Amino acid sequence: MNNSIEQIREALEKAESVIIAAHTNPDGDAIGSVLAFSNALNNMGKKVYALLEDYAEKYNFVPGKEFVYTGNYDDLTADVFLSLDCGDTMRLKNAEGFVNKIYTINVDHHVTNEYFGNLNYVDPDASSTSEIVYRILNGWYNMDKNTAICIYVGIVNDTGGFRFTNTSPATMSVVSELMTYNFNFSDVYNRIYHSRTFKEVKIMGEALQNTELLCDGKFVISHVSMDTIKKYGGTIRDVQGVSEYLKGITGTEVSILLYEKGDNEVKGSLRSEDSFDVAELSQKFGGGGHKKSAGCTFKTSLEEAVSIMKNEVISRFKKGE
Ligand SMILES: [Mn+2]
Repeated sequence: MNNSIEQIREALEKAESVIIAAHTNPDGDAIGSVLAFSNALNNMGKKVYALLEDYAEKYNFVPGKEFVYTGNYDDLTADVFLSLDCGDTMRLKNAEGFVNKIYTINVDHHVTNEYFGNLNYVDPDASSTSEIVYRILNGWYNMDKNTAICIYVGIVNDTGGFRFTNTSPATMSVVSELMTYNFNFSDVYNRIYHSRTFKEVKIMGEALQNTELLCDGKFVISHVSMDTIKKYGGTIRDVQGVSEYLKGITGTEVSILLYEKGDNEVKGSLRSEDSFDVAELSQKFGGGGHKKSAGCTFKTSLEEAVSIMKNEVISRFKKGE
């Protein structure tokens, strides 16, 4: 059950210090929502600790990076722990220990959210957590340009640049409000979608080489090894653009990218069209996410993970025939 926005505002109002965290391997919505709240709560005179793992360089422009706490988590405490864009406590990774040790507010849009907070506000119909952050701040906080940019980043990220069907009239009316804060929205959009480093392009090239088309062209799968990522001096953050690209292959209903994160640790990035539920598929392997975009982790070799995924998806298509 959701608590009300009013209850969340009251809890934040009372707090003098707030730890704000999002999921591991943060994307634009995690970064945008955490930094939006960091800017806003700081302007309200509160002490803010933003917990974000290292993120892709292209997001360095998002205002509020100075709120990112780089000290030891063991030494850290605050009045409230605010979890954003995170469906379960495990995905909070190093910040998981704060949950319910400190009064916890959980704000999210993942359909798989486990309502782990003392206060919870989850809306799977929202385009992004950043869109919900706008709802909470609007009418309570006097919006400013930096906070507006952060929210815009999150929405642009999770809607695929207003292309995905999670883009609602409500989303666009938030965006139209944000645009009145006079920032260069065209530049922000380009930084997110049309800029990439040379190593990202090289890694993508290898991923595209590894692409296989299965199930009469409905299923595309690819993989990237740690050796490949290292060969170009990259990190797993440089693999992120690949899944979207795979999804664009004509006729595919589900696309899966598997990439090696460490020894016997393989990340799966799953994308699909309406006809295929990847949230449910990822949950089978202990992951989670949205119907059309989800993720999971395998504690196996890359080869094994590829074979497990292939078998699973192929058998699902067979059943559906
Ligand atoms: Mn999100």
